[in-house]
Amino acid sequence: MARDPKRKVLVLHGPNLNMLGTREPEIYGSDSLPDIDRSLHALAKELGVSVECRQSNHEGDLIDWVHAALTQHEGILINPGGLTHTSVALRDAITAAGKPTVEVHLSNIHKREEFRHRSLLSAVCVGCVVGFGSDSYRLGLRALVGSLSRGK
Ligand code: DHK
Repeated sequence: MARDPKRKVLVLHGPNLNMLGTREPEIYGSDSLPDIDRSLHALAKELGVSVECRQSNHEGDLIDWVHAALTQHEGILINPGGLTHTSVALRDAITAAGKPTVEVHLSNIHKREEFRHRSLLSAVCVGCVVGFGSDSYRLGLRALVGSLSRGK
């Protein structure tokens, strides 16, 4: 992918991520969602792309936005929150949109409760970054842009 800020990456945050900063900071850290989005905008500029960041607590919103990415974005960076472990519908939307997608998690889901160990989305994503707090998002954006540039 050539450097071009008109090239857009969609950043999606799922349920409860609007509560970051105050929500279980010992697990999710102290950065708020606006802090994370600001840092992604700054990094995107450095990488020569632009990001559009959205959060919803509703599965259908996230699915609609993934569908819209088909014509509006080159790739998707997503933290699906709790939908990671439950949503066949969100997984199907990612497959239907066919856009390279990177899954990120602030916490290391594999070190937590057993029900968090399985992601229904990982198998349809280019890759996953877990366990680095808000750095997971920035590492994930770098990885996604690198993958778009290589075309795989
Ligand atoms: C965020 C959530 O909201 C949880 O439901 C996931 C993920 C983990 C995270 O670590 O970013 O299980």
